[in-house]
Amino acid sequence: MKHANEIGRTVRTTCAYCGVGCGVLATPEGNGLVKISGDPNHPANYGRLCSKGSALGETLGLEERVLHPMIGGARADWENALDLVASRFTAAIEEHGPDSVAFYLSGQLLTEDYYVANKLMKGFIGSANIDTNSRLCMASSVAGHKRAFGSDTVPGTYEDLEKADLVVLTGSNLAWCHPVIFQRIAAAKAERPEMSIVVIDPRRTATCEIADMHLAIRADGDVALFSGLLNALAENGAIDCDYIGQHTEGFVDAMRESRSMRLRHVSERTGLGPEEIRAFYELFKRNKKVVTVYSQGVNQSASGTDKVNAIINCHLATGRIGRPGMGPFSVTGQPNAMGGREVGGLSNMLAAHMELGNAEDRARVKSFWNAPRIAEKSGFKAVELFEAAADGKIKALWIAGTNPVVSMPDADAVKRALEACPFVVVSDVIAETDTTPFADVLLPAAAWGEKNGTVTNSERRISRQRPFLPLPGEARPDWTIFADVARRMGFAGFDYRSASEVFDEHARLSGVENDGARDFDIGGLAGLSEAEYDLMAPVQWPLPAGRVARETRFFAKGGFYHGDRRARFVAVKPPKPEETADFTLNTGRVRDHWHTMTRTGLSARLSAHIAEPFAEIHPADAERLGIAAADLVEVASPQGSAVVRALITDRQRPGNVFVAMHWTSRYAPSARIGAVAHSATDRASGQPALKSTAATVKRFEAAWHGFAILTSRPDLDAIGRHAAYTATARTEGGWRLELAGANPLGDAKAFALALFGEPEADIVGYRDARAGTERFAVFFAEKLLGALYLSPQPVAVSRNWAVAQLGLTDGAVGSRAELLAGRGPADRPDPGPIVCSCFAVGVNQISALVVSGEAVSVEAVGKALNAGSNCGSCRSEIKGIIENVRVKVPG
Ligand SMILES: Nc1nc2c(c(=O)[nH]1)N[C@H]1C(S)=C(S)[C@@H](COP(=O)(O)OP(=O)(O)OC[C@H]3O[C@@H](n4cnc5c(=O)[nH]c(N)nc54)[C@H](O)[C@@H]3O)O[C@H]1N2
Ligand SMILES: Nc1nc2c(c(=O)[nH]1)N[C@H]1C(S)=C(S)[C@@H](COP(=O)(O)OP(=O)(O)OC[C@H]3O[C@@H](n4cnc5c(=O)[nH]c(N)nc54)[C@H](O)[C@@H]3O)O[C@H]1N2
Ligand code: SF4
Ligand SMILES: [Mo]
Repeated sequence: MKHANEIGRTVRTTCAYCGVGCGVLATPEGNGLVKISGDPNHPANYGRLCSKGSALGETLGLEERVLHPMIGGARADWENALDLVASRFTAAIEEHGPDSVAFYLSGQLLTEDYYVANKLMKGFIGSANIDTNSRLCMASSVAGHKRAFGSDTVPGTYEDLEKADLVVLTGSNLAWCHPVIFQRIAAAKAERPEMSIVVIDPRRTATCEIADMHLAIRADGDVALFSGLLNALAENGAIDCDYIGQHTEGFVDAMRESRSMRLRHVSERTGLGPEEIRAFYELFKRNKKVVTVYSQGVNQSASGTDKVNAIINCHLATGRIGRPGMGPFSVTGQPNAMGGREVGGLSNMLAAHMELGNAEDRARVKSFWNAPRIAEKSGFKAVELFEAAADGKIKALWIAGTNPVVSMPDADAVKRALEACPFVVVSDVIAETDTTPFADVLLPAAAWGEKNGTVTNSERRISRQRPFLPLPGEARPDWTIFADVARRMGFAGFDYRSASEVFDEHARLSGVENDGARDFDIGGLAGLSEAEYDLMAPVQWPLPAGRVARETRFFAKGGFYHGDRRARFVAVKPPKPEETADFTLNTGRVRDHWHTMTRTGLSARLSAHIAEPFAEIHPADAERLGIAAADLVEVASPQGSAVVRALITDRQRPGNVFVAMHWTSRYAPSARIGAVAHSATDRASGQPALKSTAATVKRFEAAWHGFAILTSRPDLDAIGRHAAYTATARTEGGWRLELAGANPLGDAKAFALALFGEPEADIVGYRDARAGTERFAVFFAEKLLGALYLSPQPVAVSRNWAVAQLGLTDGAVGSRAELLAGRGPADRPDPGPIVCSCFAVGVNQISALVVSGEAVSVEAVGKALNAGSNCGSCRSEIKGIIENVRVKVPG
């Protein structure tokens, strides 16, 4: 693209984050500032953006970027780095064979990046040891789709969610994880209040704010629930015998298995009451237009693939698939999870939805690539891949666009695997992640806003990501790095001059000898000129060459991709309930952070929503274990342990504890929950069961607690010598830090001086001997450096008031007395934890407004405080606050 980085010129691109795939308008304004808004013409979002999308402009700074290749931690040039990578991979292959090397990639790479890497590994190196973080994310959906449909096809479109009369959301916290789809459903429901929404989740999440029914299911009760549903539909004559007869196989076998799932059994397995189960079944029976949306509560399970098929069974049995407002809908997580599946980026797939296990497919791809060899068998799946590395079987490993030391289960074992592997390459955009220290070679990749290519969203819509910033330092797009290494390894077929040439090859391959035999066909996008590719509008597949009128949904009239063109019911058995350990550890996401925080952690606004790692625990469990609000807790398993803040809430099920996956060594070293998660996987898909680790929970007995505000980033390694718990987050104007120690701190003043790193600082202190608290405010040359609050109990200062002092100019900063008190004068009340990140409105402000009676609706809160009136991501939380206040203040 020629026009990148023209100030004032608006570029249409696609959001860097979730699989909704929202269109974004980006306008560089100079000085590193970029104005971001939703693209009103993009069919995924029609102008909407969520809190993360709106804050994209705040995450483009270069301060944490890796801008030059590094070899062994020292700056190197590209020539040497690429030569080294090529020669070490070549040497390993010569000495130990193609299966001694591996790639571990990501659903955040662009299709073009992914295509080139997959071609290099499967067609030229000749191994299928290429797996991706999609194994942790979409593998059970892929396996379930293939079992049922004969192909990895998502049959429906986003519009179906608006047209449905019943939307079932199972294992999906859509309000926080796919916020713009959630808003589309919420808007449809506001227009048609008769539309029903059911949420099935062990936790009462923000998604429940628009739900008519919440089924607080026991972990992994889904197979039983949906098998019971199939049974209930059959018993009530609610199945579509014509559809079953004409388009499917295996109904009788599936029914034989499901018949035992009577209400009583379902109730036992799910922990739900018979009445609520019956009510859900009745809703499903009554509404023809049903979409069942599912995500990680389904996929990340030892019974994940069976859950997927249990859901699909119900849609096949009722013929509710591929028609407007109907169908099973697996929503993708990452911006290009779907594109990764198209290019066949997983270790058991080939390219363009062709099968590694099919000799004809292999021959077709080999000949199209003009490849010297082609992988003959599946490679290692993610968990196996790191196990193989730990066992010394992998001699060279290349990780790109993912941070496995945080995101893999049993994450400390991944560290050991990387230490054991003789040669590790990491391509990333950030210099210091939890994974980059293990890199023998660290390669600086181009980031969002700089790179050029395509991504495919949950509804199979291909959109362009276009650059609007110049490549910083020596950063390069991922596909060029893979192609450069391929050429250096002596392979022909990697002489692409542009992303558009790669895309063209990908599009052509999808159409080769296809003719409707394979679902993925974008032959109609082959042969685009560079300019046409630049201008390409968002478009859904299938898009075969030559056909104009086309159907964007699949399977309304059958036409599945098994040899006989029929779908398969899968007979599924509910898993036996686990022998109860103390707790089931469930992990997942929060609204304003993205995975391992390498980008959302750069935004003070996004970091304000939930500034600290936490464990959601039911009040009854907390009481039993003597855990009080704001205590720290230790969550442990045989794999490892984590220390996080207790969040006691009846939104949680008893016996279940939820910890978010986001915190890393960079932000909260004790809170890497991946180190606690077990690496058990689903047999059919190899996907780890990240939602159900047997764990224990106990109060962390802290000798002292602390809270600090600082103008510069705290050194967590150094502080960690005194504090077992540290958690930091960016704020406007600085950093906030939570800390606690298992052993007495000793000289608090010396600790404070070391914390602020300025021995000459002017420090004022205050000690309350009776309460055992100590407070310090630290200045240097009359400027506030920060403040530290220490207490034997969790520190009770007004966090948001304190944090705000860092952003103020000197004159406006609170007095020394106020700083030591940790709160401002009464006329400047504490806003409380931030709810609306767009306008920085806190929970106290909203509650006060509601208590005063000035606002009784989300709209009224928006009018008075602006909260919820921009991106809308916090609207369900505002609704929750209003309801909460109403309960507590009768009348
Ligand atoms: N804000 C934000 N949004 C994101 C991401 C992010 O990091 N941050 N990541 C993106 C990615 S890659 C993905 S994959 C998606 C994930 O999107 P989601 O799958 O919606 O998110 P999770 O929080 O992982 O899990 C969803 C829910 O599953 C529930 N659950 C746990 N066990 C069970 C069970 O046995 N049965 C049922 N029915 N439910 C269960 C959890 O309590 C949780 O609320 O989000 C995408 N969007
Ligand atoms: N406990 C627990 N663990 C989980 C999950 C869970 O629910 N619970 N969910 C799983 C799921 S669904 C997913 S998708 C994974 C996500 O886990 P990861 O993929 O490990 O998480 P990210 O933070 O998105 O990592 C992306 C990395 O790529 C870098 N990067 C960004 N842009 C580019 C680029 O253009 N090129 C390159 N080369 N690098 C780039 C980022 O800086 C970052 O280091 O986590 C999984 N792990
Ligand atoms: S919903 Fe939010 S994170 Fe997802 S693509 Fe849209 S703006 Fe980006
Ligand atoms: Mo994901």
